[in-house]
Amino acid sequence: MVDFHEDPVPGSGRRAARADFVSDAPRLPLNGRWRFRLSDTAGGTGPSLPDPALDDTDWDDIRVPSHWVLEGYDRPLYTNTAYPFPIDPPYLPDDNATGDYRLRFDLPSGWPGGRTVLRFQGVDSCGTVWLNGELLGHSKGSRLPFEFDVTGVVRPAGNLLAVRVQRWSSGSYLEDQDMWWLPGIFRDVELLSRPVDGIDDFTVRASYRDGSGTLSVTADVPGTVEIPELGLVFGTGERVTIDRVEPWSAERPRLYRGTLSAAGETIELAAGFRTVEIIGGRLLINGVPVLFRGVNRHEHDPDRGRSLDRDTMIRDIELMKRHNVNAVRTAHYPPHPEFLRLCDEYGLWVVDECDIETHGFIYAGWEGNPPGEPMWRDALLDRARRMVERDKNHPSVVVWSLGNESGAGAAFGDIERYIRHRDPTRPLHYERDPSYRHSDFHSLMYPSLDDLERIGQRKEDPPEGVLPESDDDVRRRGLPFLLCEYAHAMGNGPGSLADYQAILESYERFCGAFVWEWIDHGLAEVDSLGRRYYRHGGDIGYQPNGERFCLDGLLFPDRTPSPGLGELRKAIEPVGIAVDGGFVVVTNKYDVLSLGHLAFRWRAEVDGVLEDEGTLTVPDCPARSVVRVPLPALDHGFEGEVWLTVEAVLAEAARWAPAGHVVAFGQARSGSGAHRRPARAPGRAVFSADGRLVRLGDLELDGPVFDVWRAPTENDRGQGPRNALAADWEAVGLDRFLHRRGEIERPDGDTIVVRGRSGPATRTLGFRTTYTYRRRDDGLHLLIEADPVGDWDDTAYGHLTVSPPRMGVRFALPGGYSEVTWFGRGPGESYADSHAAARVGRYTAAIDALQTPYLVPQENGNHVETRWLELSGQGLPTLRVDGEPHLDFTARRWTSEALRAARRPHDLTDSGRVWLNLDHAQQGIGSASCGPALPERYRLPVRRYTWSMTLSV
Ligand code: IPT
Repeated sequence: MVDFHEDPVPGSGRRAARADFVSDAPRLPLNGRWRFRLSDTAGGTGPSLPDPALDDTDWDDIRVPSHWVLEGYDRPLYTNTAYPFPIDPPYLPDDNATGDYRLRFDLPSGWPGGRTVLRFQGVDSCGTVWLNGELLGHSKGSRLPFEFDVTGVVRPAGNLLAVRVQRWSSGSYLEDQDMWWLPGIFRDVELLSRPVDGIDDFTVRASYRDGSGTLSVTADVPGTVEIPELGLVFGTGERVTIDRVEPWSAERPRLYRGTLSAAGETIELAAGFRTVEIIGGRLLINGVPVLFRGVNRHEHDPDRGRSLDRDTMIRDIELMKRHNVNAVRTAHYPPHPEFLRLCDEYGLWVVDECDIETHGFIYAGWEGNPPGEPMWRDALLDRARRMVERDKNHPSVVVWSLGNESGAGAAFGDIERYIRHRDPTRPLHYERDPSYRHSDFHSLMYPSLDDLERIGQRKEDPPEGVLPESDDDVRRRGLPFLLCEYAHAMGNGPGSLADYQAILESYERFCGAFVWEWIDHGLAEVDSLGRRYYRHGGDIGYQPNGERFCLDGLLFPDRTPSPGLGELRKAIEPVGIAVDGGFVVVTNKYDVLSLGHLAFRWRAEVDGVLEDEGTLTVPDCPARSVVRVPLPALDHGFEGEVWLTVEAVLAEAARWAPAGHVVAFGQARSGSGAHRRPARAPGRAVFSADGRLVRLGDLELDGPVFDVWRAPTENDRGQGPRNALAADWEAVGLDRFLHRRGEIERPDGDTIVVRGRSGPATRTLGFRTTYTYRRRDDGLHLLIEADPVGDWDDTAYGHLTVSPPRMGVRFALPGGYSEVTWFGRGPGESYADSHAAARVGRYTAAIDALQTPYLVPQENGNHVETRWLELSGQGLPTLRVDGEPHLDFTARRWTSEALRAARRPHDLTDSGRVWLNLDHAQQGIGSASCGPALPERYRLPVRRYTWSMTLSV
């Protein structure tokens, strides 16, 4: 019995890699229910698997395509960088779950003679295939197709297809991406008739220059190309020039549809004319610079893993387009081929990445890393070949990525040579080899803002091991820069998206950036109480595991957009709208489109209430240019805080969004009027003996409690010991302040001063606090002064430099409060470094709706720049708080302590009270879970703070 799985060869018996296409030749999908049996070792059920006579009636049934670990067998495993098996290449442990699959099928009547091919679009990680007892061969390379010629083996009826799939194979050494290990036949299986005189493979070259296009199609047999719309009929191997064509771009994905026919077969063609070049250190497409506003997309579905259906792919693309995303890096493997067809049609720039990652060799000091070992050369090259051959005809694919996080090695030179020879029309990207010799881009992951700025100026320090002014150093500096990962979207965040975008838009060297990452890889599970939740690596009970690091997407696993995606949409919007003097300044940031497809509308709000609105006529304005339009004539008699909002919306429905969809907006304050405050009775204030405010008018409350801590976000926790701010807060005790009040003075009949001190046990550090209450006509005015005291440098415990995440106070309020109305930024949550998407306005929301259910509970739901807020609830007096001028507020039914303690959103239960935080400020969010430290300007240094507010009921 053959056992291929530990052999480093990429496969055997397979046909040559070729393009994926749609043709009129008969095709028989073999997806459906297959017989299935799982064994513990690579030998599976033994040698009788392919035997047609084997009785498999008592075997289970499994859905194909799927991952068996999501169909009730074995278990999914998640590791980030670690191999879940010993580094002992190319061998694997004996414990190696192996799925044996069997399918009986007949050919449909009329299945033509000629050749028949059996195709697998994706098998993880190694599949050995037999038909009617005959061994066809095997293949590795999980996210790539393979085919066998079954002519003469397949029969009209009573076929038995048998497939043995090992969970671990030599191929697993090349597939150490940061994702779930999900074995199985997880993409389509099909039988393809290859007609006599059919076309096996073809290459389309459709280039564009200055309005005209050049088209050629080469194929393995002579054929005819027809593009009716262009009046074209020509033969394969010819090159035709078309005087006037519209180019293909992500912004206007113009496809020219036609056919390629040979005597026995007609293939659908969708030509997109475009030319990708690097000139003068810049990436140009169709002669103009482009900026990728991108995301890294893994294939993920919480129930089906990487087995995605077409509707889910469309959903991803629609969500991307609606959030102004124009580019996808297919992290970290070629996607299902249908996804690329959809990218051609909807318009997304694609960096197609090869299924290569050997990250786990980091634990071997990169000793024996496959790209540097001759043993792996064929396997690595095979992966590049299968990607390029499969995807070469997609206009959306504009860059080939050689792989991810695989160090350096000679194999990348081999891959480079192969791709340049086969496809000189697309540049190559590879980030991890510091020489960048095999890359047409300089590229990094997760640089700080300052480092990015230097890169923009081509003034970056050379990577380690590269000598200044060496050939590699000089060449790299001349390359365009592609930021392949940034803004780690784990939990609440990422912060600084607008800061990054400002830099990316400032230097010609940049061709764009890809947020890490598109979607949280949570796997759906139901707990014993029937509640659905999402598992991460730490929920599996297997070591090692990458814990929560797979929950770092802009979408929750069910594809609900997170606040981070809303912020990204704003940060990367293709139209800038600002107000300058008497003008609305509209900056067209598209690379290709003019503004003709957009309509502009404006609204004027006074204290958040709509007072006037209209449309704005914006003259058509070409890509990458600016127009100034006179401001709409506003009534200048408005009293209050006046904001003008201008929106750019789709004038007509696009394929991916209805007419009226908001593409971009800008807001500007008009005049300097302050918001009006309702006249209020002050309400009698009652204080406890120790100086807490316990009653205001008819409202019983309790507070203020000095609060300098928040439930850590994933980004506050940093990455291991790096940037572990939350650990420092806890080390010095910011999360467990004890309070002393009670020095109460009454300097006059309307004033009460409460002095105190707050700090943690065992420490001298803390803040001296002074609360000064003044009874005024519009309410109870509260001034808070906080002065640091004690040893904040923590000399006793090793010089931690701690900055508090919050500077504020907390009140406990009756649980009957249910709704908040506020004037400030909203409606979503906002933070110091993440509030571009939150418009100034007046909002009302249920307290329950103010919570963002991050899969791992953590700080959420803050609102910066709040002018005032009102809490209301059945039978309760409305509590109003006015900032002087602004506050951050958070309102929730549980405390920050409960938020930290919870493991899942459903662990959070109503405490019976509403906890209202009224903060002078909170620190920013950042993206330090895998990225640079939070910039200083978004932190709260230890210093004196004062702020005030007015409370009324
Ligand atoms: C980077 C990986 O490329 C990506 O797959 C993911 O693991 C990401 O980090 C973190 O979520 S690699 C890292 C060493 C920067």
